Order: sequence, then structure tokens, then C-alpha cells
Amino acid sequence: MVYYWLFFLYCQLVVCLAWSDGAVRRFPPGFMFGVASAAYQVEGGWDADGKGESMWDRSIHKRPDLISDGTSGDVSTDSYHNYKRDVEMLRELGVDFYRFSISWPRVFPDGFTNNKNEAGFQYYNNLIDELLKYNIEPMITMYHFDLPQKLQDLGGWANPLSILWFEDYARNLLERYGSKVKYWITFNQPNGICMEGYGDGTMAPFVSVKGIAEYICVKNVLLAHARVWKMFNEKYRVKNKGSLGISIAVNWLDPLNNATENVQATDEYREFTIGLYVNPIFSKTGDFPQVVKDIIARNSKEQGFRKSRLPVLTSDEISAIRGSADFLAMNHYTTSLVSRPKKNNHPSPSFEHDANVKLTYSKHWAVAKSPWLRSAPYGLYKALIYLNLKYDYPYIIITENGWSTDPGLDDTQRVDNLRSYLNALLLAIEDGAEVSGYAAWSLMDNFEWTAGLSERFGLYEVDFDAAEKTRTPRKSAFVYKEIIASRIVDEAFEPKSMQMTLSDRRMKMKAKIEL
Ligand code: GBH
Repeated sequence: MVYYWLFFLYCQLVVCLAWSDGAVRRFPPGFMFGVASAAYQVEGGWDADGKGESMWDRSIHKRPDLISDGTSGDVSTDSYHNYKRDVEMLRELGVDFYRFSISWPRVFPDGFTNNKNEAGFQYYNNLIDELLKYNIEPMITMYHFDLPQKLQDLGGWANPLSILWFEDYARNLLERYGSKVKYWITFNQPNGICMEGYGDGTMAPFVSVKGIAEYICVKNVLLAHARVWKMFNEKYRVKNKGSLGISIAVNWLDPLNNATENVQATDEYREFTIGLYVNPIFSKTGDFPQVVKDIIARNSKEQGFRKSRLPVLTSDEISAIRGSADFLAMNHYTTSLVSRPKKNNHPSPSFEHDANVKLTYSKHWAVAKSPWLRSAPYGLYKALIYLNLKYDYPYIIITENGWSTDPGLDDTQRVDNLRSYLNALLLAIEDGAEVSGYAAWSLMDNFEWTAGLSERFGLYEVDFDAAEKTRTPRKSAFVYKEIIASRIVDEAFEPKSMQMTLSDRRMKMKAKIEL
């Protein structure tokens, strides 16, 4: 009888902790939690052991003033030498997977595959083996912004031959690691590669041929992705039981108010920022969104171009790209409010001129250290529902979501942001979104592109002044660890101490599987 009551009380306790509004809100079984990083942002070792020069190496060495605090990724967190500590941190968190990227010039210094850098291949091999040893799934991004400089000398992603260079590179990665790695992502954020790299000139290669180069780049990147998909399907998928996707930035957009022109501007801008990449791959019809084609064609004509600045996709190209992914790897950070300016004052031609919108934020949304980043978790919910309805329930893995702060271990704002976005995600899953994983950006502080080290995205703080690049868990690391272990977002959880211990969750699961 006593046992009965004890058991009853215990259950009450569990129910209190785990249930809200009378229903358990738990991430579904099999849902994967992870963290993400990218080669140039964490590895350092920019010329170690035969690595070639990337376009980020070249840009920053030539123009250190491009980076707000004058830093570079030359050393960064030095993961090239510290990868075992990185995996230890992943074990502390208890994550299911680690999303990292491969530096193309580390494995092929010139970009071309005739000249292979075995030391580079060995590095990733070691990292993968270390992950697998602890039952953590590697998720590899083949390309996260760091093109070999030699290929950039030839025009980079504006050169249609980049499609073949990338296919060659990808084939080598799949040959070498395909049997060990189940999750593959071809590109990180084509909009970052193309709009920022070739239009705004705010990311390497810092080219700015506005309104033209961006769109050429988008076409080439989509075709390169589709080539790799074809190769993966024909040769590697069955053999390795893997899956392949592409990371696309899907931030949410809402109209500033209900004025018809603002609602229309929002619809259009969703097509310019989301549809431009998602429609060709995930829609039934394929191709660029019609409204984007129409607007760019109309503007091009007015500007005296003989043809649209948006390259045409032939019907063969449309069918090669359509359906070319097992999952949509979604990077989601924030929401903006859209309105249509009275007059289009953007430089003509340009992407901004074509899109013709003004973006603002609600004053109620918390502002991160990064000026563009506001906390509006409802936007993740809406973005997921939008993708569901528009693209017929694609399989989604969230491959980036995060928050930036100043240095400091008490990162309450990151904790709040993490919890509220995970709650929004849970709601979307409950409402039918097919989301099977979530990766927090980022495992640790790292080189934040032109913001250098001034914006810290890490669950772990990195001491960049220390030779060892010491990593220390922030409060958010303890909170995330608890969420992963319990599968519940418990708002009341407070870490008892800031002392990290290894989580053996993944090893237990492995033991279970092996039984
Ligand atoms: C991700 O992109 C990247 O994939 C990742 O590498 C990066 O570390 C992470 O975001 C955090 O930024 O300063 O006004 O010019 C997210 C999209 C696009 C967000 C560029 C920041 C700069 C805007 N990023 N944007 S601004």
C-alpha cells in the first residue's frame, strides 16, 4: 500500500513537471537534436598541412577592414586541432547529431580534384570516426561559403563550369565518407552564397554586380545541387542508406499592416527570398516562382536589357532540379515586417530594386547582439505551416536556429530564445509539420563572418585569447542538455551547478541497439 502511494505521488510529480494544459508536450520519439558549425568559422588552420587558400582567406588577408573587429578565421576556435574537445562537448550535451561542413580547399587545395590533400581528408575522417565512436551522427554540409580561391579566380559560382567542379568535389566526398555518413547537405544557404556574395558584396567573394550576378549564381548553385542529387541517387543512396538535402534560409515575413500593397509586397518578397530556392526543388511544377520571373522580366525590359536578368531554366533543367532533395534543411533565425515603399529608391538594377520592399521589426521583439536578429518565435511556427501548405508537407530538418550575445556565461536571452523557438517548433509539429530534427547554431562561439568575433552565437563560450581556445559551457548549454535528455521544454529548469558532466544518453541508446 505504501508503495502504491509512493508510486502515485511520484507519478503526480512527473505529471506536474511534464504536463502543461493537461497534455504532455514532448518531442516525438526519433526526433533528433543537434548543433551546427561551419568549417571556416571554427577550424582555423587556414594553411595547415597543405590546405589551399579559400576565397575568405584571400578576401580577409587582402582587406582586413572588411571585418568589423579586424579579426579573421585564420585560427578561430582551432577545431582543426581541437576536434576531440569538440566531440567531448557534443557528448556533454548528449546530442544526436553534429552538423559541420567540409572546407573544399582543405581537401582539394586548388578546387580541382587532381590535386588531393590527404591530410585534409584524414582530418574529416578522424572527426567522423570520433563522432561515430560515441554514437553521434555526422551531418555534412559540403559547401558552407568557402570556395577555393583558384575557382573564384575563374568567376566562382558565376561560371557555369562551377556545376562540374562541384560535382567532382562532391563525388570524392561521397566516395570517401559515404559509407559512414547518413546525412548530406549540398549547400548552405544559396541566398547567402549568391545575394550577399555576388550582389550586396557583404560576403566573400565581395563581388557586387547587382541584379545580374546573383541570379546567374542561383541558377548554377541549383544545377550543381541537382547534379549531386542525381549522382547520389544513382550510386550512393542505396549502398549507404543515406539521404541528401539542401540548407535554405527560411526567415518569416509578415506584412507591416493590412494595407493591400503591403500584403502584396509580403507575398512577393516571400517568393523572392524563399520561393526562389524552394519552388524549383520542392514544388510540383518546379522552376522559379512565376511572380519573380514576371517582375524581373518586366524590370529588365524597362532597364533596356534584351532578355530577363533572371536566367531561364530549360525544361530539362527544371525537371533535373524538381524533387532533388530528401529533406529541406531549414535555417531559421528571425522575422521581418514588410511594407512597400512609396518610391523604389534602390539602385537599378539590383535584387533590392526587383524585390522593392522595406523591412522593419516589431518593437516588442528582443534584439540580439546582431542587429538583424530579433526574437519572434511565432515566425518559426508560421514559416513551417506556410511550407506545409505551399509545398505539400516536405520533410524538414531545422539545420540552424540561434541567438547572439556579448561574451559571458549567463546567457539568459539565449535560453529564452531557445525555449520559445523550441515551443513554437513543438506547436508546428503538433499541427502537422514534418520536422524530424533541430540543430542549434552554434556549438560554440566562432568567426561570425564580417562581424568577426563581435557576435557570439555559442552554447559554449570560447576564450579566443587563450592558446588552447578554451571552451566553457554557458547556461544555455545546460538548458539544452536538459531539453535533449527529457525531450521536454521545461521553463522552470535551472542548472544546479555550472559544472558539466558527460551525458551517456547516446551510449545507452547504442547499447540498446546492439543488444
Ligand atoms: C547563417 O546565416 C549562416 O549560415 C551562419 O554561417 C551564420 O553564422 C549564422 O547565420 C549567424 O549569422 O548584418 O544586416 O548585413 C543566416 C543569414 C545572412 C544573417 C546575413 C546575417 C547579415 C545581415 N545571415 N546577415 S547584415
